[in-house]
Amino acid sequence: MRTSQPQTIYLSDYKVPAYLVDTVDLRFELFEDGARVHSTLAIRRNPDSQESAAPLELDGDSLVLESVALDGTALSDGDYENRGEQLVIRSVPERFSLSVVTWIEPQNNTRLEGLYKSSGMFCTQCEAEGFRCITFFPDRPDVMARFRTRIEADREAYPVLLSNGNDVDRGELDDGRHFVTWEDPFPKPCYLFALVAGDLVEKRDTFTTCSGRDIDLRMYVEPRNAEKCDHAMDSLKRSMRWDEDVYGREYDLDIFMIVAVDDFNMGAMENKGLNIFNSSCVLASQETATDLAFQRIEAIVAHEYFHNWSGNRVTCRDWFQLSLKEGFTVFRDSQFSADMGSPTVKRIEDVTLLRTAQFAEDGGPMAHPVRPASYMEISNFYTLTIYEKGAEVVRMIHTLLGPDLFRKGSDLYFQRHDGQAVTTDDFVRAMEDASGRDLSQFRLWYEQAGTPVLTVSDEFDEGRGVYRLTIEQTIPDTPGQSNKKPQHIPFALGLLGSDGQPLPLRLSGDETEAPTERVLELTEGVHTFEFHGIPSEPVPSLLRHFSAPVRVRYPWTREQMLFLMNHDPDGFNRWDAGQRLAVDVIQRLIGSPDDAAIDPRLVEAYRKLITDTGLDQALVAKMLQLPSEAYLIELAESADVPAIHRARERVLEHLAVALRDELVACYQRQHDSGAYEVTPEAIARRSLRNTALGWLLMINDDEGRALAVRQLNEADNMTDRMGALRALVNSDYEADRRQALDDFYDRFRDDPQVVEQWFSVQAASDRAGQLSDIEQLLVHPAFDWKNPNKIRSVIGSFAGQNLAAFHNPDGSGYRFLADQVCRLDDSNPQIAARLVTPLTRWRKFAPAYSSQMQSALERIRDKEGLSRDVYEVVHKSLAG
Ligand code: 0A1
Ligand code: ZN
Repeated sequence: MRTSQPQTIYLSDYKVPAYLVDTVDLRFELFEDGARVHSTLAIRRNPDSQESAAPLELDGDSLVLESVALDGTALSDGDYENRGEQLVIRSVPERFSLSVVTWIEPQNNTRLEGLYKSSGMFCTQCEAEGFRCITFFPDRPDVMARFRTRIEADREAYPVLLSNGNDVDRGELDDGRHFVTWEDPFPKPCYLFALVAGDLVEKRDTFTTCSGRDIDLRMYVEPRNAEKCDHAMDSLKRSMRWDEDVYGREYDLDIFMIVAVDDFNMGAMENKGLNIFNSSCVLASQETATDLAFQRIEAIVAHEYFHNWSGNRVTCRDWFQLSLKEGFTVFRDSQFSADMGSPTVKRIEDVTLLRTAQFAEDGGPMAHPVRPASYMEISNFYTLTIYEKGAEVVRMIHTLLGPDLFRKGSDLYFQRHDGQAVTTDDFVRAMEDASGRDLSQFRLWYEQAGTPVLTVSDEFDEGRGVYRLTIEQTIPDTPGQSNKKPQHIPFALGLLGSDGQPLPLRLSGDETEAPTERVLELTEGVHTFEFHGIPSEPVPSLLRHFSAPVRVRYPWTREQMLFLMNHDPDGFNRWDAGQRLAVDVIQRLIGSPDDAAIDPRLVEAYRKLITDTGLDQALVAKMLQLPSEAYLIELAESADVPAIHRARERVLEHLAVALRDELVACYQRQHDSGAYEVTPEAIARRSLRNTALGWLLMINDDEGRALAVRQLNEADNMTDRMGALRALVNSDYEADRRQALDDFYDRFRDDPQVVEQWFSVQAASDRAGQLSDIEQLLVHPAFDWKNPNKIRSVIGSFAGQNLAAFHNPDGSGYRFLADQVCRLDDSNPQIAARLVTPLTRWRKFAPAYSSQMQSALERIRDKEGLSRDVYEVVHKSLAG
């Protein structure tokens, strides 16, 4: 932990590495009280570096240095300088071999960076800068080397020894120990290094690639999880086939391995040939995982697999380029998920996340461009902006170029840069070169932070049959950036006639037949478009499919919203119109005591959704979800969360009372008698059923209560079980709630992934998750301060989802979070820094709240020995 102020690192200071590493030879001796790491590096001066006399500087963190030898000769203390975070050797030859021995203590590594232990097994996490916690190394992604790794450990405790590439040697050693040697033929940056040692069961399958090579697929899990691998394995095979079909990408090694570990800071990691997953993002069975979990697992397995090309074969030059691999790979996994299920539903889910969480980030103190210009701690930059906005930026290129030219561009990118560490600019250039399009203005999406605002106005000239649309673009200031330039924005739209039919969009000068949907390209501060031959005043359907990550301001009337909800041929915009209507109704109710203010047309619109079985049920399931509190907060100027919460609940209750009989009928209709399936139709059925149940319990409906209890007892899958549990937990049936929670825990107490869901459903509930309840959960025997999933499921769910309780006007929620962050800062700074996020948005809230949030942040700021991770987040959010 540090005492001095952390340094800021700037993109503008980038220099090529002074030294390159061709090969890395590692030998790990794993013991219970620590591990000895022998590393031999083949190093040479980088011919592209200007600094011919630069000293050799290797990064290190928390290492005990045992010895250093250069070309086989041991160095003495005076020959090198061990500065703790750096090992410096002043004078080295052009080419040499450097052998370093370090001692580390994986069993005490609670940060979960580098080599650590998780439920008895050894595992690694090296992205972004974890490799330096294993041995001294130039820990930067533009140093790419070929790795050979020998692992030695006790045979009985650690029968399975894994690393990247192919196993090339194995054998017995003295004292019941054994070894396995792995060789990875592909040069890679050290952040893609991985090692696993444990007592794991192996699940095998095979995949035959498009060129006919047989790939050995292996999953390694703890024996108790042996039956939870099928879904991930199937997802993996679908991903491999999809990447061949859609991107022409074939897998390159002979083995592909997936390992599940319980203690993991993030979701999963794309280490070459050896992906390591958070158990909750890979293990699933019908009894233990919800539909949402099944879908998330499929998407994450695909994401990590797709990184093999977008990330590993072509990697990042430096960490400012993180979105090069993450934005592109999220775009790829979201295309994949869309192809596997319902594209409209997938788009709705992506946009929901973007508009609530990414927009909030982009409007807050940590706002940064998709390609940041500076950072203190890179772990803080695995953000929604890098991932989700980065994916939207790639999506816009796809929209501007069209699928064929986009594919030409990605082919060129992979071919041109295979084996290289490159920049987002190289990516855009490949797209330009393949398509002949000029994307110079488009590049601003990578450089300017903030969510653009499009203010749209329109005018209809009935006499001339001309509809005129004016779109003005502004980009708000963000920390360190003001007076931004207009960006290049693809704006998809359609116009609907009074009968609901799409109108041809004929712009001045159009000769050929006009399409009913167009993508307008906005490049200036203000644009005006004139559509000709429009018979009567149309209803505009703006920003279809959410064609750009922007906010649209247009003076919608409720009639227009209802009209679009019924008629828009774009499913996404139909959903969005419904959201807008619900937002409008909820916002008007805030501060108004009178439920009569609830527009009866909202009730009728929902009645239609619930009763009209001819509608796309997957879309209906989404349309029935009222906008979340988080989204309503995001839209507010100065949020009073308890007031937002009450207004939203009143609308829900009003709808539930008015539609009570329809909800019961809907529940009965969606009954699923066949075998459990994870198809879009089956998912929609379960979702509708559980929404109906939730609404009925909101209004203390006794029939609803009986249905919930029965569903809980009879469920053959976790989606239904959790749906019933959640409905009861969020109801006023206190005895049922207690009973349901106890029974559930007794049934699943031995399954950590289910216990996490059990924690989360309580912590996120305004009924079961008051602060005193949360404090009880923290002392529950199943809670574990060292396990990130448990921390997220209790503290993260409380502060991120139980918003009315977290924003208790007495400030207790804020003080609680500050205490937990301080506590976690010493053991796991990455997790601590993520948990602070809700407090950092303090400026968004009404003064009575924001001042107390600010004080909570100041308490964290004043903690002694604050980690760099938390320091950066807290200081940036208090600044200015
Ligand atoms: N590259 C991974 C994400 C990841 C990042 C950092 C980690 O440890 C601090 C772990 C995983 C991905 O995008 O899936
Ligand atoms: Zn990723």
